[in-house]
Amino acid sequence: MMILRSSPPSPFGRKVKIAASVLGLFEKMQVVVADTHDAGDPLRGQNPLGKIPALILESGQVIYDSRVILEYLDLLSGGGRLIPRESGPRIASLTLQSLADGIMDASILRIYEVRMRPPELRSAAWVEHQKGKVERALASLEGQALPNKCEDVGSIALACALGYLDLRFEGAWRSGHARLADWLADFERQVPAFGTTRVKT
Ligand SMILES: N[C@@H](CCC(=O)N[C@@H](CS)C(=O)NCC(=O)O)C(=O)O
Repeated sequence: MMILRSSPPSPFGRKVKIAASVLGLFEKMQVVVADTHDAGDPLRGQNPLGKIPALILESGQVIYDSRVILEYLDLLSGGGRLIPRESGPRIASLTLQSLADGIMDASILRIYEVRMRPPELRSAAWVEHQKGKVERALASLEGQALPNKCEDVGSIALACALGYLDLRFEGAWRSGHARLADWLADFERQVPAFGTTRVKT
């Protein structure tokens, strides 16, 4: 049994859970909740960066981050399912994944600014800088062709990024991004694991 160190609201952990479900591998994975803020959690011994998700293989080898885990799961199921083999679609999917991961990174930094720093040390300019990344990414996505078949790493990452914006920023992104909102509804119809991995807090 593989062990996934993650936590329910983690959008990067959600990528792994959805990918594993799409590939029929979720039953081979035990999810053990990690607390990234707890120095006593074994996570820091498993991933020196102390970040989730981390996947512990049956051999004991630990792999991270979410991109590597998705690539591993894809290889485990023969390859070419989550990450297309053909160069054009492959690079498009990986680039979409990078953009979506970047939305999550910037959004998480906004949350950490509030969660980790006392009010007097917070930087409004830094928060705006992160917000700008997300706004530009959403505007770019709204204007570009998005995948119809939603089982590649780009689609999975994008759904998790939008889901994280719903969770942490009350879905404000939906106004002005109707195409993206429709795309996410379609993703949820195609990929039931998106609904089953949704959390409220
Ligand atoms: N690039 C990483 C990002 C992972 C990440 O930022 N995880 C967050 C939780 S969603 C985390 O572990 N934060 C704790 C920390 O940064 O110390 C991936 O794709 O897995």
